[in-house]
Amino acid sequence: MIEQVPKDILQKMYRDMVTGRKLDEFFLKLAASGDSDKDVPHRGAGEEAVVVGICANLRKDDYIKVTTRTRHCLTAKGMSIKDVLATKSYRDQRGVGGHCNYYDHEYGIIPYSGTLGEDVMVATGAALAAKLRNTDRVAVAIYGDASGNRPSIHSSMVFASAWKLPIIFVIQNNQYGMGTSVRKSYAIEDLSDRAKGFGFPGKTVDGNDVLEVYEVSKAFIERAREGNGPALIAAETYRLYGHYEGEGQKYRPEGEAEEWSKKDPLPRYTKQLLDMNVLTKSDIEKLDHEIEAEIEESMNFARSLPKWKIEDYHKNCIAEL
Ligand SMILES: Cc1ncc(C[n+]2csc(CCOP(=O)(O)OP(=O)(O)O)c2C)c(N)n1
Ligand SMILES: [Mg+2]
Repeated sequence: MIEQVPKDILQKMYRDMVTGRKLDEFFLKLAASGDSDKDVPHRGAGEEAVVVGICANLRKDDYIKVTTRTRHCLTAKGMSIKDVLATKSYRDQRGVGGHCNYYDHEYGIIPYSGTLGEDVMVATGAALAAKLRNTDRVAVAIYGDASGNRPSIHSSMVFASAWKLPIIFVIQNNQYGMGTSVRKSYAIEDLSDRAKGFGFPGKTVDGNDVLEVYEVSKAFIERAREGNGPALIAAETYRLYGHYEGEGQKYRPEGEAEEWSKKDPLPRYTKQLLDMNVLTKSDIEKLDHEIEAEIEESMNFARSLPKWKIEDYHKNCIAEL
């Protein structure tokens, strides 16, 4: 499979995963340093392969509805680190960022709603607009396993199916919604089975295998772009950290997180690329330094900017899809 993926895509996905991981670690350090007055990190480290594999199949003008745990989507969708930390999404909070408020209409990023699931209706509206305007743009709506039980998502599916809208629904199943196991909130084993009732295809993938996510989302995105309607992907992954940083996590069975950490998508993909000679160890070190330097430079720039006034929010935050 890896042999059939163009080398530039393999490299892009690696860069996006490393960038996501480093930004996640950076936000954690920032919060711990007391330099963040708004953000409690909802870490997404270990879950990057889902969004990264999907974004490798999206164009800049396609839409993606993110979640609090998928910040890495911003760079995977094409934004620079400087855009993310200083000039665009986090601009108002000088790099600190609240956990709900990133968006960017130039890159088709639809923000996350604090009322889980409602944002999927917005993504469905974007898919409707793409269709009514006779474009071949596609929308992707990522949401967590717990969010996946909200009625607003099911209403979106009914509508998207009847109207054959170009939207891919993606359940990022990291096994927990806060402290509740997915096994307690679903009566089905295979989450993609839900697609059957709505009349569109669904598939469950190993969400820690970026190549599998890439391949399955490619087929569904192409299908949607050609006018054949929605699909559902259930991406199996694991929330390696607490719902938010500092949470007790007493609900996890002993040893579970350790088992899943062995399936961390980043070392797994790194090994595949090294084995295939797509990357060398020195490429990896070079990229690490490059991304770290870009984060630092962008953050210093962000700190040099004045904070937004209330009028700036009005001017800059009204998104036009
Ligand atoms: C409608 C609604 N109900 C409850 C909450 C409180 N809440 C915030 S995050 C969360 C869990 C989300 O779990 P999941 O969708 O699996 O995403 P994850 O945090 O695992 O990425 C809950 C219940 C909310 N924000 N909105
Ligand atoms: Mg979850």
